[in-house]
Amino acid sequence: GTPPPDAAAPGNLAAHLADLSARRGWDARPAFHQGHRAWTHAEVHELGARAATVLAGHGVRPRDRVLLALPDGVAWVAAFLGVARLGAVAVLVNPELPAADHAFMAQDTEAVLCVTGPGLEQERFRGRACLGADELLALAPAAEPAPAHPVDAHTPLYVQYTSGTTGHPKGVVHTHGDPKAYHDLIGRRVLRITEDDVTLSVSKLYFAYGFGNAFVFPLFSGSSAVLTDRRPTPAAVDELVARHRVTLLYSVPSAYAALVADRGSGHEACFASVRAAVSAGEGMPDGLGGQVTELLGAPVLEQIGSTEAGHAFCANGFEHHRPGTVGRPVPGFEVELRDRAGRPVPDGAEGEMWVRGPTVTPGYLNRPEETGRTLVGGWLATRDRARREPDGTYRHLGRADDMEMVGGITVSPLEVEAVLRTHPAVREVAVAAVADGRGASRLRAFVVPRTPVRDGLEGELLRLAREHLAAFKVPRGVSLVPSLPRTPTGKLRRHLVRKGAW
Ligand code: 3SK
Repeated sequence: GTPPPDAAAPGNLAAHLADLSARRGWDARPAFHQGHRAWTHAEVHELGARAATVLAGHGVRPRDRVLLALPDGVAWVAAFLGVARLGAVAVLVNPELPAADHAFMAQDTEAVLCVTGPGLEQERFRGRACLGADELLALAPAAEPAPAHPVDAHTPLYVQYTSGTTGHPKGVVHTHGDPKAYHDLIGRRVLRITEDDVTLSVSKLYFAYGFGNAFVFPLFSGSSAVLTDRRPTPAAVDELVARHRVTLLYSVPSAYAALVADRGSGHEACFASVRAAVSAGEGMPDGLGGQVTELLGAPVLEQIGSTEAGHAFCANGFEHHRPGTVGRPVPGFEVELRDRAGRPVPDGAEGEMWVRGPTVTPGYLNRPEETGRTLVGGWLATRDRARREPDGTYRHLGRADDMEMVGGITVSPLEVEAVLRTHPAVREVAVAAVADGRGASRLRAFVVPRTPVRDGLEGELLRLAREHLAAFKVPRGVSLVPSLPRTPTGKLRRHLVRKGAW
């Protein structure tokens, strides 16, 4: 069954969550596991309230922006809850970004303070005040808990940067009311998360998918999440799932492909505790969902979301699960398919997904023109292409800017990739039109091979393409590469593939 809803109005998120934990009797239950230590719900709310006092001591006031460049861990949680409690706005950034990106984000948000993880030199934040996460964790326990600043559901709470797949970072604003809606609509109704669940999200907390999965859902459901500052290699996933008896695994297709490729290394038995796997970020290549289900012994529920929508807007659930699709609109969301000119397409036709729902961003920071192009009449242009199936599920067909132009003809790289991916030695593949030495655009396939790499693979792939594709869709060449350029949710950065270098 679906766990009961929380009827209280959210107000200040940090205060609401602490109150919810006390009302529901979760205080002594684990909320986060990090290394060999577990932190209870009461402990993290207490730490957050005390971290707020430390942050206020560093000059943070309501509505100020505080940049968090921290690896996943309890310091991240305490800093976020502290910022929320003060009515300030947390700017969630990938701690591994190059210095120039951090400098841009600190400037774009006019952050009054940057809370930084290990190894991040202060200069990269362009002279803004900085506080090390270690210092925050050391000072917080001795500080008094700060009172919660009164806010309403529409008060800005956090900013996440999206470079989408095009490379231009834009700050996306979300409000104090949004996390409760993510949980009510997705965590509770779609995924039926209960107090007994244990989450592992391969996507990190600074990113929309990871933030919902591993911060919002556990704190709104009384369950727990495993946090790690490590990169989630297949071996790390395997070890963490086994050690913490993870029940919900959230990942992205490329990481699931790596997990499947690791098969045979004796890890299979460790997945017995997993009741469901969730996949987002990109479409599951044909056949991968079945392989993951077999490996985990659990369904793989595909969904699609965006930083602008806050979390998922279409999802598969336990009642209605259709592999190969991203499911139906999440309750509370509407999806409309439109053509390039913004007109609704006929039933069964392909179109771009426009989305309306309760957690769609009010807009981008400092970018009124881009906000105006993306949010039109209350609808969000996602630029994802899809087709609606007769049962109301959506089949994702790639991004609107995925098409390649070669010799004046439009080619869908996804069609070529699907053919090449049927070769057993291919782990991942991306196809793009790349300029040759003379400036002409030629299709090229970039292939991450399974190891050991077999001789003559490039030739085999070209023969396979010639057998199954029209001549103009056959790549002119194949490059074997160790990895593909992806966003943190695993979306392919096609603009980098097109440059042929990353
Ligand atoms: O990238 C996605 O598809 C996604 C899915 C769920 C939540 C958030 C995001 C960005």
